Amino acid sequence: MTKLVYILNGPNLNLLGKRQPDIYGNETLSSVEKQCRRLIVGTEFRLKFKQSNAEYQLIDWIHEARQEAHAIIINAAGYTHTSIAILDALNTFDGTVIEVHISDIKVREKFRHHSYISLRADEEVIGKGTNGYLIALQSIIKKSI
Ligand code: CA2
Repeated sequence: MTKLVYILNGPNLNLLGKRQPDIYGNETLSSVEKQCRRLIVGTEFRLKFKQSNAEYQLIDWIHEARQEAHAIIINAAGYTHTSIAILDALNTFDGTVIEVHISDIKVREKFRHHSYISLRADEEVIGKGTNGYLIALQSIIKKSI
């Protein structure tokens, strides 16, 4: 049986690698997806890698994940700091949840310091650049060995 991991990305992350490289680096989201897919080759894992600018869409994917996923890796981007609705959805998911942030939200503007997602996340990978997605995925793979 394969294990499915949802990797969910919130608003504006479609612009990754195209703007603000000083904060978010040069990798595009599609290159991050490729690296994640490379990491799972030869493992029992499968990925659904998704991005949306819409809160309801992220919530719908979390609901979908409830039916079929082993784990969720989520960078909720700006919704991290505002969305009780995404937190509520994650609280209905029984598997592992890992929160990822490319930048170190704890040393940026004060309004980024609080994360609703962290109230549910089993792990947080913060400030490791886009490598954070791979660290999160590696952690899920390790746990299942
Ligand atoms: O550091 C992160 O991963 C963030 O989740 C990124 C969010 C920000 O609101 C969070 O506080 C921290 C912003 C995503 C915007 O992504 C862009 C990437 C490149 C260019 C412009 C926006």
